[in-house]
Amino acid sequence: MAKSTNYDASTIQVLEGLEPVRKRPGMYIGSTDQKGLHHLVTEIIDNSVDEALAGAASRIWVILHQDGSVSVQDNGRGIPVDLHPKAKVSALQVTLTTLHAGGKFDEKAYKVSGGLHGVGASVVNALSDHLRVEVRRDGKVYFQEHKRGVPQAKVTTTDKPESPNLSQTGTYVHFHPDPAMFTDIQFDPKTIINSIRNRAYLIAGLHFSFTDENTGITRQFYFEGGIKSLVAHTNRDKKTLIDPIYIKKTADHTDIEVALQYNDGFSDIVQSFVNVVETVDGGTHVTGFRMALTRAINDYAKKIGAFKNGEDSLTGDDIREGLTAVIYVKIPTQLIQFESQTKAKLNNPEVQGYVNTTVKDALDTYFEENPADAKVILSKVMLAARARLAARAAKDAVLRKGALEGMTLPGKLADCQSRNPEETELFVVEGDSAGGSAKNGRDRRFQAILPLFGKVLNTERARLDQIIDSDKFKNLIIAVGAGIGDQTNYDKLRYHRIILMADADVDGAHILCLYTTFFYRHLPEIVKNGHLYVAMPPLYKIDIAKQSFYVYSDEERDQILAKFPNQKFSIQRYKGLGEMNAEELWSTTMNPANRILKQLTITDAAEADRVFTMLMGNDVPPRKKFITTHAKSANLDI
Ligand code: 0RA
Repeated sequence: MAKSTNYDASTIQVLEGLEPVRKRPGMYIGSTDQKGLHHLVTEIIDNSVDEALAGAASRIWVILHQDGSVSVQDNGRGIPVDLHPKAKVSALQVTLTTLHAGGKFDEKAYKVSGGLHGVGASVVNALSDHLRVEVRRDGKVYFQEHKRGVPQAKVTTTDKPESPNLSQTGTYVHFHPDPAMFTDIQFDPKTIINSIRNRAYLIAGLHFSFTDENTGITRQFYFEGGIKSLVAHTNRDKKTLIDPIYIKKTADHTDIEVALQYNDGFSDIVQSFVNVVETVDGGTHVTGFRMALTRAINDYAKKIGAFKNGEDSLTGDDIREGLTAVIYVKIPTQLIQFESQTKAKLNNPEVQGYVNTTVKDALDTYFEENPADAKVILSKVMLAARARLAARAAKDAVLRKGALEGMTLPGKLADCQSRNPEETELFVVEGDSAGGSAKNGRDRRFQAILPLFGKVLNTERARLDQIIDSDKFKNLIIAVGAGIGDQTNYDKLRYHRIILMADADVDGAHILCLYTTFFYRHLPEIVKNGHLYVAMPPLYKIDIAKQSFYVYSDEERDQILAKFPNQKFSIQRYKGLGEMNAEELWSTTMNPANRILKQLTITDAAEADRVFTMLMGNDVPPRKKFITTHAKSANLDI
């Protein structure tokens, strides 16, 4: 395109206006890495989201193009294109070339903006080597092109629009990030989809479409129920006790929306958002919510005389069991206070009071009008309270008896010689003969063996006193050394590698799952810190030409057989660890020089929790679906 920039006084002023953005991009978008790069997309999407929040747009289309550019189109009113009285150029051009121009057209004194930084389209423009904007208004399509924030011509109309959707009005922004401004300009479709999905849940009725032109796949995101749908989605594999409760109110300048639902599980999942940003560390809005929920349930319990002998209140922990909730507040951007740079925790003190009062009032009314739901919730949380009291009493009793306190190592444990946890390993071995082979085959200097036989308690639904009562877990807890419950002290961990060793069959997989659940639920730091492993015994032994090969997968078996096609061979399939003698078990599965260990990691605690609940919980259909889906690609990493 020919350079036809009109360098009149106002344009030059505008250009100087964007210079600081290119000089110090990090100041405007946080960073110039992948995170900052994706900020450009959310910034543009959020401008359209703002139009939807104003009730003027119902659809947003996002396209990731093959040349690495992104376009966002909405069916809102369209950015005004008339002459801006002061700047003497189109208001559209002012929006794209002036910092913080967006709010100037706005009548409202306070503006709830999607964008956290609220920097506006001009920052994206400044950091793009090419940007095209199209506005559909008054039956016409206006457009303008920019390079590095510099308009290439005045705003004018076109009869060959590039924007693909034929809405009567709306805005289309198509930009390519400037490689000189970022460490990497490759967009990740997953990151974009996540931002879109969150926004779709938060704004009920807003329809998003995302197309990745690299794959040709288009996905739609639309949730009529807003955060109510999000709560239902989070609970999709759980047995729920009530329909989601939905609360909405505006207090002062703060819009409050809360959705909550109880399931029959034991953990709680509370997600919170400020404008469209997830506050992963919660903050005053979440505190206000928890206070209100605890008080409302306690007040209701008192009112109907539910507290009997000795019980007089439910704690915050009790009301948490089985709770799924979303707390969503909208606050004018200029009033938001975050605790830290990461913006993960809301700090506005007044919001705690607003949310507390709003939720308390709404729940009082809800319980009054829906006594059946109120009673279901009450019996769930009272059960939690009784379990808490029973567990404490039982644990006190168990601890008094010295079950864990004496810390006498279990007789079954064949301990190692080293006392340095950094070099020692504990093999938790399933099966009688396997335990014997492991004891004889190990390197006793650093390898300890704890044989445990048969199925164990499912600890996903077990209380601490039941766990301590089970011999197998008691032995395991003492051998591991880090204690349990509020007695946990990870500094006392006796081995930095805890290796689960079970047969490579369905029973073995079930046992691994039970032990993994135990660690995940009750000693999670052991998993988080990478101390938990699964041993991978070989599947086959192949003898060819006086050589023996231990083989760990079907592919490996086929490769070896293909390499020696003409020779006689014999192949043995190991059905269980017990079929190997001590020497074989050592050389194939325990010897650090040849063995394969799978380290269990928690990459996504929420997802892991969902899978655990599904695999270990009471509800059968989702478990069956999961197992049939994943049976072929079974991967023990959580
Ligand atoms: C200022 C005023 C009006 C609309 C907008 C800005 C607007 C901005 C963006 C950014 C992306 N999509 C957008 N859609 C609209 C109101 C214009 C009127 O009243 O006609």
